Amino acid sequence: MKIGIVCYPTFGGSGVVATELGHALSSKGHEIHFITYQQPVRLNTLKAHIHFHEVNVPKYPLFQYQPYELALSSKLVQVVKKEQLELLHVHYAIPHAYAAYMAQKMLEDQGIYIPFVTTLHGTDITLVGSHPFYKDAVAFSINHSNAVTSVSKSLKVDTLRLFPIKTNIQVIYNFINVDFYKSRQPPCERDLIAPKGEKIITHISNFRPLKRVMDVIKTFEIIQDKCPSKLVMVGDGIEKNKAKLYCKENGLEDKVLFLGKSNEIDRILCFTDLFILPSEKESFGLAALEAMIHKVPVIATNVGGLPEIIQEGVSGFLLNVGDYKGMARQGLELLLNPQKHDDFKNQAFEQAQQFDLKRIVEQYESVYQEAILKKTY
Ligand code: GMT
Repeated sequence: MKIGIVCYPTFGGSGVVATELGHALSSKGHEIHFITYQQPVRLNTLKAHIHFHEVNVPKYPLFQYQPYELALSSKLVQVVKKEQLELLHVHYAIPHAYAAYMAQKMLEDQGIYIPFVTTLHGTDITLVGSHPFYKDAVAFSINHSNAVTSVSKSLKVDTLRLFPIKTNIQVIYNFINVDFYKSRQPPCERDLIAPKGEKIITHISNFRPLKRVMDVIKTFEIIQDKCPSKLVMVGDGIEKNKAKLYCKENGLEDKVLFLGKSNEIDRILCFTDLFILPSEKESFGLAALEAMIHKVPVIATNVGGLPEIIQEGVSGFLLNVGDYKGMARQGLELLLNPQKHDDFKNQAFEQAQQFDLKRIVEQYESVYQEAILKKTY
């Protein structure tokens, strides 16, 4: 198939999922065209069947807001025609599904049928999308998609609760390339972070308020008091300075490393003993799944899709939002009991394998086939 993929190209999980899916589809012989304003971070275009088309938004001083969805829909029309695409797969409803709908209508005018599949990722639904300023447009774009998928059951439930949805939503979980991790035995450079044999705890996010990074720091503060450890904070965002200041004022500066945005997630997770994800909302939690495939147990909150990935008392622990004392207690329970820790590591790895890329890609392929065959005009 010739497929156009639209996503946010930055470090967020939705962009990572879209890019990894594109890679996997291209490996199966599909021709993949990424259409976005910047080359996605994990995209390697020097690969057969992968193409990148940049969306440019000319800056006019007349406009206070530059109309990205207008530029995107025009670009979609051009790329669909030039490359003879058969389907568009848009990740994130805002504004991608809206732009895809407009492109579909413009092409329909020219006698060309292009179906589009919308994948809902989380904040496009639970935070931004349901805002009254966007809600009607988001509901319309979902209802007019040729197929809609959601990355967890919990997100599907949220979508049906927040929007008047008339279309079927199919749950297709996010995924991990199991073969890739099984075949790799990278040297884990623990000494880089913990030269005195300390335990290594990691958090990865975009440091938005809903990630509750202060809960990560406070959990760590309790843990390091009883178990020599280091905390690796990966990512960047508005809560970072607050977290850094707290560490400085509370004597944690030497034990907490803020690494910023990183392309070395695999290297970091390789030497991680425990992963903490105390989010207030999380439709899936791709970072937790990435930790688990590296044999890292996860301490997380019992919200959104997290209980669909992490099994309580098996691959990690799930606690109420804000219960950092409970998170520290459970974290210590693992870090101070080597046998239990080892069991959880292996169980996390086992469980992560249920989200194998091979199975998930097939599910997307059948959604595509169906959307292409089900011509709606
Ligand atoms: O978590 C974020 O803030 C980024 C956001 C995104 O758009 O990339 O992540 C969402 O999509 C990911 C991929 O499907 C999910 O793993 C995240 O759980 C989801 N984030 C939220 O629901 C808060």
